[in-house]
Formats: sequence, C-alpha cells, structure tokens
Amino acid sequence: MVGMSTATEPASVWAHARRTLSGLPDGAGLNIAYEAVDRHAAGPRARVTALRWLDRRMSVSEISYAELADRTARFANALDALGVRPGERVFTLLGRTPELYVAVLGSLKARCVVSPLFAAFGPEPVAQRMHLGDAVVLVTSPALYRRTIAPIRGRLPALRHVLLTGPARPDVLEPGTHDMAALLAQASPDHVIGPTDPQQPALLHFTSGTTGTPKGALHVHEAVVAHAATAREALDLRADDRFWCTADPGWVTGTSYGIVAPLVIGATLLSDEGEFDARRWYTLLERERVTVWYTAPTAIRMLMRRGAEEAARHDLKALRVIASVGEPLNAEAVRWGAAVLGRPVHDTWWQTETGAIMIANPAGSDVCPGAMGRPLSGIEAALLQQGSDGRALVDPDGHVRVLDGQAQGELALRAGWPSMFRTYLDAPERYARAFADGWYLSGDIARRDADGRYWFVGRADDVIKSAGHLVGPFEVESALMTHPAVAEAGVIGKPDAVAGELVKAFVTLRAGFEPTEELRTELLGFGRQALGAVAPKEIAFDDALPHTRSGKVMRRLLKARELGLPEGDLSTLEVNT
Ligand code: 6R9
Repeated sequence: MVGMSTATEPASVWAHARRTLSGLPDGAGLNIAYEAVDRHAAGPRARVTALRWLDRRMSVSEISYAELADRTARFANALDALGVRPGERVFTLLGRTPELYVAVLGSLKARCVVSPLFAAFGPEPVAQRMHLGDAVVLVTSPALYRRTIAPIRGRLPALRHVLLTGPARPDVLEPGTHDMAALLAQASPDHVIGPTDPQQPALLHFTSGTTGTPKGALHVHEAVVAHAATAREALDLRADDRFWCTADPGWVTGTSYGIVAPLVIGATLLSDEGEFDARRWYTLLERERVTVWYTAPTAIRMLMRRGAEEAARHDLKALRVIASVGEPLNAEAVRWGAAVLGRPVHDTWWQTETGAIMIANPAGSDVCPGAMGRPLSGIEAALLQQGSDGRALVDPDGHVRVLDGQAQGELALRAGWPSMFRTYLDAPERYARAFADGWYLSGDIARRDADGRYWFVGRADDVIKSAGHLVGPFEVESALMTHPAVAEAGVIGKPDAVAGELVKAFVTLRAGFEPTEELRTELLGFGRQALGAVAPKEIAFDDALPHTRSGKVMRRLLKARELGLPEGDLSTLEVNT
C-alpha cells in the first residue's frame, strides 16, 4: 500500500494533533498565544482560572482566561505603541510572577520572539544572552534591574525599552524605561493577532554546550502542536486539571510545559513565586489539590532526603500524575514516589532543542523504573553507532548506521517534528552539525532493551572508558544511591595510566551519616557487589556537589576539580542549564 499513511505515521500523528487546535480565525495561520489564551477567552472556558499564582507568603491570586486575554492584548498593543515590530526580540528577566506570563504571551500575540531568562542569572550570563539574542525589549522588576541590568545596560545598545513591573526609584527611570502597569492601563484591550505563519519564530531558549557561547535554540509557532500533544500523551493533562510545573520559565521546561501546554489544553496553571522547600511544596500539593505535577529528579531526591514522615503529614490523594525531566531519574526515586507519594514518578526525556517531550513512561501506563521510556507518537528515535569520540559515526557520504534491537549508541531523532528547533541563533554551521542523514543527533548516549525502552547512559562526552569497559556514570550513581547512606552521587572518569580512566565517585551523605573510613570501605564494597568491574575504585565524600541551575550534577566541574584546574579554566566548562 505504497503512499498510504497510517494513524501512527508521524505526518498523520501531527496532522491529527494540529486538528485539536483552532488556528487563527479566517485561516490566518497558527499563533501560540491564540491557542493558549484567546480561543478559551472567546468560548465557554472564559471564566475558568488560567493562572493561580502563589506569592512568597503563599497568598493566592487568580487570573481567568478572559482576564489573561485582556492583559496580554494590552501588552501586545503596548509593544506596538512603543514601535516594537513583529520578529523583534523581547526578553524577560522576572521571578515567577503574573507579569511574566502576561509578557511572554503578550509578546507572542505581537508576533515578537520571546526569550525568558532565569532571574537568578547574574549580569554576565544575562548580558551575553541579551547580546546574542539582539534584545530590543526587556521586562524586569525594579530590583532585578538595579542588581542585574544597570551594570550592563551600556553594553546593550540594541535594547530600546525596559518595562519595569513595579514602582521604580526615579533614578531608574532613564529614557526608554517604562512602568509596565501604566503602559497596560493606557493600552487598549482590543487586539487581533496578525497573520502568523506557523514557521515564524516564537520562542528563543539558550542552552549550553561543553564549550563556547550559549546556543540560542529558536522555536516556531508550530511548536504548540507538539507542546499540547505531548502534554496529553506523556502527562495525561486534561482541561479540568490543576497542573504544577516546578521549572522556571527561564528553562525550556518552564515555558513549553510551565506556560504553553497547560493553557492550550485549558487547564489551571499553578505558579509559585517561592523557591524549593520541602514543607512548602507538600503544603502546596495538598492545599491546591494539584492533580498533575511535573518536576525534576533533584526535587524528588531532596524530598527523599527529607524523609517519608514529612510526606505522611500531607494528604496527596488528589495527585494523579507525577512526572520528571532534565536529568536521570533513578529507579529508587520512581519507587519512592510510588511508596511515599502514592504515585510512581514518570520519567520523560527531551532537550531544549527538541522543544517538547520525545521519550517517556507515559502517565497511565506501567512505569519501568530506571528507564526513560519509549518514543511518543509521531517521534521516531534511533540509536546510532558511535565513533571514537563517542558521537555518531558519519561516513564520508554523510550516512549514519542505525543500530537494531538491543543496542547502545547516540540517541537520535528523525528530523521534522513540530517543536524541533529551527536554528541556533547566528550559528547555522553549529545547527548543521547537529544533524546527519535526516537525524537530529542528541549528544546523549542511550541503550535500548528488548522491550524497546530507552535507558539513559550519559552525555556523549561524560561516558567513562575504563579498562575497555564503557561505563555510564548514571548507572554507577544509581547503584550507589540505593545505599541507605547515599543522598546523591556524581561519578567521573579519573585519568589513569593503566586503565585509561578509573571510575571515581563523589558522594553526598544523607543526614545522620558520618563520612568515616568504615563507611567509605563499605560503599566501595557495596559498589563492587552491585556493579562488578564497573564499580567505583575511589569514593570521596562531598557535601557540596556542584549543580547546574536546573539541578544536574556537573560532572565536568567535578572532573576539573579532580584534575586541579584553576578556577579560570573552569569558566570554559560552560555552566549548563
Ligand atoms: C528538558 C531539558 C537536556 C539534557 C539531555 C540529557 C538530560 C533530560 C533526561 C535527561 C536523563 C532524562 N536529560 N531529560 N537525562 N534522563 N529523563 O532538560 O533540556 O536543559 O536542554 O537538557 O538533559 O542529557 O540531553 P536541557
């Protein structure tokens, strides 16, 4: 039946997902903000709460879809009044406050490209990203302005307007600095989104490689097709859910699933201005009766560290789905979720570049603890044979070798899903290098089991080669973490004259355990028992493992410390998301 498409073929999967969206009226294209806000505001969900926001003291404010439509329309009109044109870039540097959601969605209505930055960034990473991204507008708070922007504003000549979200001191109100509330009050609430080509750029997220400047991954309006479809399939997200994504919108998760997907689906989005605190989080889950919770393995591990007693004090029965992303989810954490929170944690895998979840243990299906899961509908994944550098081997004709069955290789995705990044800003050659033979090369090494599930092994450049054995640090970390004394572990390859590298583990102990020689010996034995030849040969106790801002253990930094590299050299070991 050549030429016939079936319901599971990517093209028909995405065509079907596209039909669940409205599209702009009169066939004027596809705009993320229309799908997320305006179509609900114009229908029976207008009075439903779109955003339920908790400030630091946990007082609640609510914004309905109709109100969100009003505010984002005003924001789009305000941009227009300032002379900001479609395609120009709006950055946000904000904590999780209502203005953040208004600015992001309002910018998309205005057909600007929006780039949310993490408020905890210091001036240097902000300057670098705003410079690379040609920021024309920045939305920030007066406090963040003083702390982060004032020292660098002179280096950002392209920045024409700063919108402040609160009362500013007079000295901040230099030309081009505006009071956002006043602008919105003056602006009209009537706004019709202009024609938007689905291929028009919409979202810009910065991500890091091992070296060089951050990479600006650019996504288009069509990405919304994948945001919504994957949230339904992987997270089982529905219109009557109260959904909490703990990721900050400064990271791709916090935008794709912390803003776009839940609103497109018509759910109520919870947003917490506060930072992680075990008691606060349990209180929030209970009091807000969160039904779907998308978080990160580090958070789960921090809750684990706090102990089951804290969880037992709270009624978490409203929780239907717990899922995580961003770093390896240990089998231990999955089981702990089931035992203590009442639900297993569903692992999901994706990247800034993929824009949406690609591989998952979908909600509603059996979780395989330790596995990332299987490709979602419309996603074709593969493992590619690796070359000596650990990356996929590309032959002189540009072909790669796709491995069959149970195998280990570089994880690749057949190019063409809707939320695939469309370029790295100003780095087309870097973008081209991310693809081969029609596949997007993830830079992650994974293996596939007999049931077609994918298991994370490590980044291509983190994998350890010891005495001829390929050792995945995650495998070693997971094993160590099954020991009751171990809260967290980071494993690196330590250069070794005989074995090439030997496996070294840095271990953070749980409260109540002392870093004694006995315990070190016990852990080495425990590791040998569990892992055999790939067990760590050295263990160091470290109660301050370096983490990226999103909570991944920075193995490369551990490695640099181990090698005694000076601090200056560490800066080249890019601080990743
Ligand atoms: C969404 C996000 C991407 C990298 C990715 C991989 C790691 C993500 C994971 C995972 C193991 C998972 N990663 N999910 N590792 N298991 N379920 O995190 O994007 O910040 O670009 O990071 O994170 O190494 O390549 P990003």
